[in-house]
Amino acid sequence: TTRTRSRISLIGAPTDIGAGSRGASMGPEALRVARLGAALESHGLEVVDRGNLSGPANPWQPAVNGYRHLPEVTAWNLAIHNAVWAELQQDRLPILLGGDHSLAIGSISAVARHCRATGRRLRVLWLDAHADFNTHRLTPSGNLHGMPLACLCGHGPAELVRLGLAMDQQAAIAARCVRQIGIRSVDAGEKRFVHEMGLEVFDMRFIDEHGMRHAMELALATLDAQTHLHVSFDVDFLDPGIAPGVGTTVPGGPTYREAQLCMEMIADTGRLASLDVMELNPALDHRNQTAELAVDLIESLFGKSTLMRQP
Ligand code: B3U
Ligand code: MN
Ligand code: MN
Repeated sequence: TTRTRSRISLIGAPTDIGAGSRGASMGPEALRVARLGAALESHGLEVVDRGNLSGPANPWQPAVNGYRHLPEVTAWNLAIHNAVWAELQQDRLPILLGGDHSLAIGSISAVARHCRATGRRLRVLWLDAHADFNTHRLTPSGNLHGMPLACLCGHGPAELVRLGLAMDQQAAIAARCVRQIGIRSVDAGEKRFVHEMGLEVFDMRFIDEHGMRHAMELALATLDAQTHLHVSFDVDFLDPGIAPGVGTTVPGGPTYREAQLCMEMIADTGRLASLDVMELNPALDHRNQTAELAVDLIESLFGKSTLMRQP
């Protein structure tokens, strides 16, 4: 069995280009201030900070044909796709420091391309309060951070859907690769589309009834030695009581303990191969507490709390 890759690359994407509020552009720096790199190094991992990518400024315009800032979102995602692809090719584990969640199109399209090139299976865990499965017809806002998963599954504007795709491909990933955890805010049309596409969702209702442990057991079932596990961690997954520093808080999220268990169970698989940390908004945070919490949870994701168990 393979173990989680021990060489890590941090990639900053300082933009809020796809969000409905400003400030996620400061997320990468807040994670650095909370000492993400040193925390990972303290667990024996080799960490290189690649610095920040650059891209267009946020023009803060209304939606055009159902999308806000589509050309700018595309430019950022192209830069991210290339950066994440380069790290995976060097057998390193990329951590994308967002930035808003529209940028997961760039990272996950690169991960999917890497899996195709190396014959690996892909599993995407989408930790989020939201389903992020809107289309230009369904969206209430035009904000592309509400649409990345739909784009990755082939439903969205061609410039985003086709990022990194071969000619004969329709979508970067199949809906059956995805498991959503912690969902509790889904728009009406979006809800129908999630069902239609057959996404596997462990929403807060499921977690309340069956517990985080059972949800994660199911979400992590059927991984094998060839599985590349990608975690797309929207910080608004967490309950706003512990994580106020995000643009769209939704009450009733996972507690500190539930979130820790979620991360620890992922660590136990030894399959984590890439990660997004998205939507952290320092402008709305209190003394960087949400960034510090995110770092704490990321440490667990890399095996911090599993000292009592021998793999
Ligand atoms: N579903 C809403 C709100 C939203 C989605 N993702 C975030 N907010 N962060 C929308 O605008 O699509
Ligand atoms: Mn999201
Ligand atoms: Mn969200």
